[in-house]
Amino acid sequence: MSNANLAELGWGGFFLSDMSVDEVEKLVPVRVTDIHKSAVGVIGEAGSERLNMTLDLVEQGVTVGDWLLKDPDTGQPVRVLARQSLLKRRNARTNVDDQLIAANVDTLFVVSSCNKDFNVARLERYFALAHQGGAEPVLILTKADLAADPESYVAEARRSLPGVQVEALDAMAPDTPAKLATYCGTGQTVVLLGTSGVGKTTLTNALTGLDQLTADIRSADARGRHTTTARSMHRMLAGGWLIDTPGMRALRLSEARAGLEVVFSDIEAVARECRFNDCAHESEPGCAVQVAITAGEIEPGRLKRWQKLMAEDALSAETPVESRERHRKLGRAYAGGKARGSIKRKGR
Ligand SMILES: Nc1nc2c(ncn2[C@@H]2O[C@H](COP(=O)(O)OP(=O)(O)OP(=O)(O)O)[C@@H](O)[C@H]2O)c(=O)[nH]1
Ligand SMILES: [Mg+2]
Repeated sequence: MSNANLAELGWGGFFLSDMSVDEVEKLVPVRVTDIHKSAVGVIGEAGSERLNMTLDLVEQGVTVGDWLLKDPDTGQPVRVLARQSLLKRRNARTNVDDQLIAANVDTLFVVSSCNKDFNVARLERYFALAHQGGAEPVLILTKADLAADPESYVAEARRSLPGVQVEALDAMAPDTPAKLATYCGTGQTVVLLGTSGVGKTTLTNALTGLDQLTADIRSADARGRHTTTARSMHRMLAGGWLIDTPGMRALRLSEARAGLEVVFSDIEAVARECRFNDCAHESEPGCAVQVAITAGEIEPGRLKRWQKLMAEDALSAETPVESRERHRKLGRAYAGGKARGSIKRKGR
């Protein structure tokens, strides 16, 4: 494959500069399209193939969209190249390890629908994830054809996500690929994220010409059936690459301070004017955030969501030692509380 073809796969100087002279001579770059238990699907010079999943790769952490170096003599992957962008989330069950979602992505299509799926708090999470990981978020509101007033969803998104790029559409309409064309050209990589049933695979089919499985949602609550079960990357008709993903149940952010700063830049700017550095924005004197709320410039619900995400972020950034220390203090406070409680009861 010529360099032009590698460029079609999203290759560029960024990745080349991560290779040593020796590696450039001996190894070939391939891009990960899907991941299995014991193998990774890749595409490169020689087209598509499967490589063995090695312990090294498991240890390095490999995800869809990654560039790998392959040794053509052994047919084995050698290492993962540095990433231009990386989307990851905290494992909601353990709250310790991270799950890598996709790498080397230019645009994150945050997919929601013009129905009960629409949820501002969830959108703020997705947008913070994108900004943190180095991808440009774009909100895609599907099922505009089924909504009485799709523009009301667009308006609410604009209120909650200042400067948002948003498209309300019917994922199956013939003009959908044209509406999204700016993000889908040669060399571009897009990933779709959203809850189950919002139309990620329907969009994938529209943008790639494939015929991947989709399924109806439950009419009562607009919930999907988790039809897609694994992430996979496909070539778009417009020349770029698209990563379809399974519907997400919960999105817990992982060390997303910088991403939150972008999504809540309005609150962060006001909070810098507070008299105290550690202002909790509740009843402290000189709290600029409370002044802005009284003036109707910041919505109280938005402040609460920001505070919740900041608290969650502080937890995700904790080292194991800090986490143990916090649990120890909590345990002590709990024991103390119980003791005080029993004294009170005695006194009654
Ligand atoms: N009318 C209409 N139906 C849509 C639109 N987008 C998706 N659908 C339908 O919504 C249902 C769910 O779509 P999928 O593409 O399977 O949703 P998904 O996001 O891939 O769901 P998971 O794979 O479960 O995460 C299917 O019946 C689609 O035909 C749209 O814009 N308009
Ligand atoms: Mg799907």
